[in-house]
Order: sequence, then C-alpha cells, then structure tokens
Amino acid sequence: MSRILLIATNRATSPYVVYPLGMAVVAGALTAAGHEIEQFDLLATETEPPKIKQAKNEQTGTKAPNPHNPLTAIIKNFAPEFIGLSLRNIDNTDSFSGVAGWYLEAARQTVKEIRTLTAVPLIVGGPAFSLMPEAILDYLQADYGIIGEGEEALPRLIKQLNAGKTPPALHKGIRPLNGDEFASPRFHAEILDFYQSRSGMANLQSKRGCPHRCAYCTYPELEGRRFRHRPPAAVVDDLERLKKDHKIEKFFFVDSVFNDDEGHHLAIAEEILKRALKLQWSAFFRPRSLGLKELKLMQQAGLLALELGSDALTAKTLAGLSKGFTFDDICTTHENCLKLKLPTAHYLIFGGPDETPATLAEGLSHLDRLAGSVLFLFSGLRLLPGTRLYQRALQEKVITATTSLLRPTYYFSPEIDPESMNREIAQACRGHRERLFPPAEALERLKIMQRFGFKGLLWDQLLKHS
Ligand code: B12
Ligand code: SF4
Repeated sequence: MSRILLIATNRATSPYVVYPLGMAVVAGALTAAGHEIEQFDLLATETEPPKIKQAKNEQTGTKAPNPHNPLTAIIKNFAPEFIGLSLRNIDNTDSFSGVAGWYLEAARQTVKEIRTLTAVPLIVGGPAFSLMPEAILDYLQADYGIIGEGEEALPRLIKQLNAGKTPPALHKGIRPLNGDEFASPRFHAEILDFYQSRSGMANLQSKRGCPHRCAYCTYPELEGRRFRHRPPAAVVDDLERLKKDHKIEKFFFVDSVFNDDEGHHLAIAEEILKRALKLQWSAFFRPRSLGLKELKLMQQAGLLALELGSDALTAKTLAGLSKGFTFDDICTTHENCLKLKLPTAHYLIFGGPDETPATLAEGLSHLDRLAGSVLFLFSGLRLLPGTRLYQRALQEKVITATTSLLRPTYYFSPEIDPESMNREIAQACRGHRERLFPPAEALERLKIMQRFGFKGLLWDQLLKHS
C-alpha cells in the first residue's frame, strides 16, 4: 500500500468557493483500496492561515523551498510516494475575461514547485483535465493523467507503478462505473471548515451522466450519455453524515442535471423526507417536466432554489443549441416556481448557433416573461472538444482542426456582431438588478454580498433584497 498526497489546485472563488469534491471522492476510493491518504487544498491553505511567503535565495534569485510553506511541509512530513493533482477548471468561461480568467498557468507553477520538492510520480485528473488530457498533460509537464472518473483507474495505475511496470501516460477506467460503485467522498474536516465558513454550503453528487445533447455541453462527454444513479440511500447517508459529523445543513447537488425522466431526483427527495432530515439544498435543473407536484415534493424535502439551464429564449436559438425544450416549457417551469415561491436563476447564452439580430431582439424582449428570477446572461460559448458546437465551428471555419483550445476560444454566431450584441444586452439589463451582465460585474456584486456576510448561493438573496 502507498502513501498518496492529493492536491486540489483550484483557486477560483467565483461565484463562490466550492469544496473540492472530486478530490474527496478519489480520496474515498483510495482509502477503501487500503492506501494512506493526505488531502491538501491550495485555496484553503493559501488563504488560511495567511500565506507564508517563500524566502528568496539571495544568490540565485530563485525561490528556495521554505520548510514553513504548507506545501513544502506536507511533502516533507508525509513523504508521499505518489502525488495526485485534481484540476477542476481550465478557465472561467467568460468571454470578457482575459488571462486572469485562465487557470492553467497557476497549475503549471504548482507542478514546478512540487518538482523542486520531490521526484515522485505526479498524476493529474479532474473534469478540466479530462476535457483536453493530452494537451494539458503536456502543458503541465506531469507524468500521468487519468481521463474521467478516478475511483477505479487511479488505484489500478498505482498498482502498476508499484509493480515496476511502465504504463502509458494516459489512463481511463475499464468501463463506466455503476452508480452503486461510486466512492463515497472522504471529506476533510479542516478543508470543509474553510469552505463552510465562506460559502456556507457543501456539495454532493447523486448521479453521473446526461442523456441530453445540448450543442455546446461537455457534461455528457465527461460523465457519459446515460444517467448512472447512486442509490438514494447511499446519497442520503452521506448527507446525514455531513449533518451529524460536521453540522452541515446546506448542500448543492453537483449533478449535470438534477431532474431526470427516470425520477431519481424524486427518489432522493423521498429518502430525505423518510428520514425527516432538516436540510436545504439546490441543484441545476432542466426547465421541463417540473410540475407543481414534483416541485412541492422537493420543496418539502428542502429544495431551496433552482438554477435553470434555460440557455435561450427563442425557438430558433433553442433549436440551435439542441436544447430539446421550448420557450413555453421555460415559462411553465418559471411560473410553477413562482407559485411555490421557489427562487430561480435562469442561465442564458446569447450569440450561440443561429443567433441573428432578429433572434437577439426577440430573446431580449422575452426577458420580461422571466420577471421574478435572477438572470445570468453570457455572451458567446467557450468552445471545447467533443461537442457538436466544436464540429459546427470547424465547418463554419471559426476554428481549424489545429486550433489549440487550451486557451479560451469563444464561438459567436457568424450572423451577429458580438460587440453590438453585447451593447444591446447591456441596454436590456440596465435598471434591472436581477439581470446580471456582463458576468464579471455580476460576480463583483455577489462578492460584495459575501463581504457583507451573505453566504450560500447568494443570487437567491439578491432576489429577496431587490
Ligand atoms: C456542479 C458544477 C458547478 C457548481 C458547483 C457547486 C458546488 N457547490 O460544488 C457551480 C455552478 C458553482 C460551478 C461553478 C463553476 N464552474 Co462548474 N461545474 C460543475 C459540474 C457540473 C460538476 C463538478 C463536480 O463537482 N463534479 C463531481 C465530482 C465528484 O466529479 P469530478 O470533480 O469530475 O471528479 C471525478 C473525476 O474528475 C476524477 N478526479 C477528480 N479529481 C481527481 C484527481 C486525480 C489525481 C485523479 C486521478 C482523478 C480525479 O475522479 C472523480 C471521481 O470520479 C462540472 C461539469 C461536470 N459534469 O463535471 C462543471 C465544471 C467543472 N465547471 C466549470 C466551470 C468553468 C466553472 C466556473 C469557472 C464557471 C463560472 N465562471 O462561474 C465556476 C468555478 C467555481 C469555482 N469556485 O471553482 C467547467 C470547468 C472546465 C473549464 N472550461 O474550465 C466544468 C467542467 C463545466 C464545463 N464548462 O465544461 N460549477
Ligand atoms: S446543458 Fe444540461 S441538459 Fe444539456 S447536455 Fe449539458 S448537462 Fe445535459
């Protein structure tokens, strides 16, 4: 058995800080396989306790390993035989952001820093990594990478390395795991405290996969094209444990889409109700088939607010994004939530496939139909491999087959001028506190709320205070 140090490299703090759940799940699987695990979170340790500055070597000007630096200290004291890096985000997917919204350079610096401290194999995984594994492995100069879920693939790679084999650099699970094979996350008390004190929420996954085929979306590529459900009892065991051991009562379900036609979301709600757990939770929803009965059941079980992937507000742009639902579906969902006083946020994307000046005008005129919701508006779509939008962008010669997508490249419909579109969107948002555009300005508003002590999703409180 081996000593393995897992490091969460994510330092993003918008829209709020999110607990490194992927690392915790991998830690759960490795512990179950009998390994000795330490978990280290860069954001938490750099923020609290206050960052300990690394001493500079006076002669060379290079940074000498500082024994008081938390990363140095953990590598020295734990003496890991393997290090696993969890990579959550490549960038912030905001077309207005420049280099500040790109996170891979910082991850590469972390790899460099680790290399000055130890020569043990470095293994990378996580959703960001899995989107472009070859390019990211090469960029980071790490040794191995796991594409997709880590529970089975990582222990297998470690076994091979311990047996003196020379496995290839990139690995994948033998097959997609069944829902009852997903590891239960091993939450780290101190890391959890850090995230709790800032966001007031923990996170959990109730299933993986998505059968829908939205044109830009990488989630089915990352998690598979069918739902794989964790047994509701296992999910609610985790919720119960978090409540009992860590006093956590607010959660976000990180499922790609929480409501599914097979009703697993309702089974989770029923299980929470059966155990009479007092919890509050939220999730991403698809604005279709969310009737009053279903919403009421979830509300009774603690559903606090819904984040809706509505994406577009005209028939043409909904079809361009292959959403598989209509503007009427969006309005029905919206009205049902209003009836139950359930706060909602709609995510909307302008400038996507088939956007024209006419659809823009129609879409913006439909914003009023969503009054009473928070609207997060985005301009352009981050192009990522493995999506249908990527193929379309190739056909439309927005990119070529050799364009590197490591640095963000955005798709804008060739039928619209992005700059004038952005001006029109900004104009439509003026005077509406709940219409958040451009994204950076919206996030700044949420940050101010954080400074005033607000926690949780934040946008739901924006609604209360508008
Ligand atoms: C839920 C979610 C959110 C929620 C999180 C809520 C919460 N409280 O946790 C919200 C809406 C807040 C959010 C925000 C953002 N998100 Co988000 N989010 C997701 C989503 C759907 C799930 C992430 C998750 O928790 N998965 C569950 C865990 C268990 O799975 P996992 O991390 O993938 O871990 C598994 C494997 O990856 C692997 N693994 C993980 N770590 C490691 C480490 C090693 C060593 C190994 C071997 C394996 C391994 O094994 C794990 C178990 O099988 C993903 C898309 C997706 N379907 O993955 C996007 C995703 C991660 N988000 C993304 C982005 C961009 C963001 C934002 C930057 C967007 C923005 N501008 O606001 C912010 C950043 C927030 C932050 N502070 O970091 C991108 C990242 C890619 C990219 N383009 O950079 C993704 C991939 C979506 C996409 N666009 O493709 N997000
Ligand atoms: S946008 Fe949502 S519903 Fe569409 S494919 Fe992605 S996860 Fe599935």
